[in-house]
Amino acid sequence: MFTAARRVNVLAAHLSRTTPIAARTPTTGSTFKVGSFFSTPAVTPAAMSAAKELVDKAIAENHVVVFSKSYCPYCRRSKATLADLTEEIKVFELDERDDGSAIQAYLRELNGQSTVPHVYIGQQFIGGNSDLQAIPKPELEKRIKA
Ligand SMILES: N[C@@H](CCC(=O)N[C@@H](CS)C(=O)NCC(=O)O)C(=O)O
Repeated sequence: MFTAARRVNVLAAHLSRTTPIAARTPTTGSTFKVGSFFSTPAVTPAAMSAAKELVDKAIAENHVVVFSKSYCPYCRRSKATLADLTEEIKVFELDERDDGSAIQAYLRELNGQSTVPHVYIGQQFIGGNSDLQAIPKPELEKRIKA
């Protein structure tokens, strides 16, 4: 019987004979990082710390804050809904900033949400666009005027 384990052993033996050493040996260099093409670029501790300072300050000093991406339809909808109720909205378009990835990484750490928009009203995290749209209009008005 040719078991799965035996198949793996045979394959491993075959690869060790046919695969060049260079391709089998893991390297520490950045040129052999499998998966790095698809993953979010790493954010340095310094960039994360700068993002924390910026985000915390923005939330503390502004009643309505939206962390957005300029091309994002959910963000556009949130900005339009809020703009109907107030002119004072602090918007950060993360795709237009060098520190956008760091800001998004910090926001994910802060509130657990990985998508944009991130809507804050009165220092409270509302959530994304669907969370904002779920708030009844009179309640939303009340929170914005508070
Ligand atoms: N259910 C979310 C959907 C938001 C969403 O999917 N946003 C996209 C951009 S349009 C996103 O954040 N994609 C990942 C990213 O840009 O990092 C909401 O209502 O806010």
